[in-house]
Amino acid sequence: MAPPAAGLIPAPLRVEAGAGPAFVLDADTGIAAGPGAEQAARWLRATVGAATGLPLDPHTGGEDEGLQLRVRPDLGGPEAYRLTVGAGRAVVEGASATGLFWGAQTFRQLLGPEAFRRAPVSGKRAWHVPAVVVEDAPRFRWRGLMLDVARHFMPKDGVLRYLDLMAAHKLNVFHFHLTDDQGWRIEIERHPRLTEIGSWRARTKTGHRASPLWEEKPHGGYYTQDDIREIVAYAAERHITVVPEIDVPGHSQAAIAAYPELGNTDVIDTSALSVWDTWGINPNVLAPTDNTLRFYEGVLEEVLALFPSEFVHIGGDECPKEQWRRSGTAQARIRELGLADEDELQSWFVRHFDTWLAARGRRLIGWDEILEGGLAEGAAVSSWRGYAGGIAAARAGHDVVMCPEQQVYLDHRQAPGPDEPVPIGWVRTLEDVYRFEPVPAELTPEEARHVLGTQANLWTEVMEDHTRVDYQAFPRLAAFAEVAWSALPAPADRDFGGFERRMTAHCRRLDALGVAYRPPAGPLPWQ
Ligand code: TNX
Repeated sequence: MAPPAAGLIPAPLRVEAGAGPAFVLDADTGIAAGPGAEQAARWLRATVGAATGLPLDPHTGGEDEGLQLRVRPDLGGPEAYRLTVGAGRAVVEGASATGLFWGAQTFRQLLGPEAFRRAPVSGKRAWHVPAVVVEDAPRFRWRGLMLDVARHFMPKDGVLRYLDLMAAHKLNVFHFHLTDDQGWRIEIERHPRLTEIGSWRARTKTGHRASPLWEEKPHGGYYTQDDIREIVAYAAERHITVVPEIDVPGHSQAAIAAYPELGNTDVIDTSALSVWDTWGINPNVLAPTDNTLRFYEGVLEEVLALFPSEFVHIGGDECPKEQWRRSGTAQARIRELGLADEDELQSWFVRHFDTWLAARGRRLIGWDEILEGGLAEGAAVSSWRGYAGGIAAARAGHDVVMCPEQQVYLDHRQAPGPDEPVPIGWVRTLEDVYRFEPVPAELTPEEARHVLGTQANLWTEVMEDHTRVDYQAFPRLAAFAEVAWSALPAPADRDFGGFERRMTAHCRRLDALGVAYRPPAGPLPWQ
């Protein structure tokens, strides 16, 4: 017999049918929240309360009834939880408030897809959960999603919605790609032109390339520091860490458009630059001057005050060196520092911020190009151009987040058909994502300990609103979440058919949440 929780995504470590009748959630059900369980109780009231219309008041009866939420540090790893559902009561225990929160997420899945609505089902008064025991803990501690809000801005509301979607899939690191050539999206009080000028572009291409919707229109937007504080707090309430990314020294044209002195002024007339309205790799990179370093230290001071995360992402990717080769200022710097070439100059730039962040108790993470010219002492690496960068970094004792574009770039199309709405890159199917293995076989167990985890990346060149983002993200993000959380066998041995069957159940949840996922049969005409 299939276990009662067969539709759970991501798959838990252990699920066993419990004994006795189902647990009934109804108007009499209270929530007993022990010490450290207040957050999970608040979340359950807000979500399951809204979906069911039930009060879920604080429980006043004994321990053998109601919904019992408890922190039990002896349960296992920091994010472990156990869910015991039986006659009369449901007990969610977490090794920490975080583990408990993941247990509460599983409990909502067990209630059925209607528990994901934002308003009650009319006439439904009781909700049944079959007796079951779930024991669970994640495989990786970094289960990330990167969202690029620079190429297309996602208003605050959409970001908060994505944090909810992440939590529903037990993802816990939100990598917030806040700056790029095409837009600067975070208010920096001491440099107001970054958003006054850098957050808007006159033209952008949006829509389906094959349709008349493919048009050029102005685009922009940014988050105030208050918006950012709200996003960070909303994430923390869901046990998600927000890792901000401020991209240097490449992908910086929006900043140069706002403050032309940041660019290589002896090579081009940077005052003629505007926020970039094209996609690709941009030659207009930051000048390696003291002025640039001081400017970005100022930016990062404000960033650190807003984001408590241990890691701060400084980009470091795709920095063409052509302007540095032609710039007298850059060449003088190379000579003065005794460097061999422009790669080492980039490395010097990154090292500067590595030291600067370390002095403030933070850690630097960057894309795998930061390996070129020598990796800074404490730096961690986001391995995106395949596994090679991550392998080299782990062997050198650096921490790594595996996010190879070959498997987990969700901006790439998910089927080869001519109707796929988003024309970027290669085909990465749901099965490709499901068979992605974050820890390369080449690493010894000792080296593999440096793989903090994995991350799916959503670059938004061709996703102009959250409907498009949903379409690209789902269902693949559900497969990714299972790779990041669950103890899956080696890729070839993974039960993709079984995952697809659970995905059918999971799509009912996504329907209730209003996620515009790619339907299994292919895109709808308007997508
Ligand atoms: C490469 S991944 C980039 C991004 C693009 C993406 C498109 C990385 C560090 N750089 O700037 O948006 O490809 O797939």
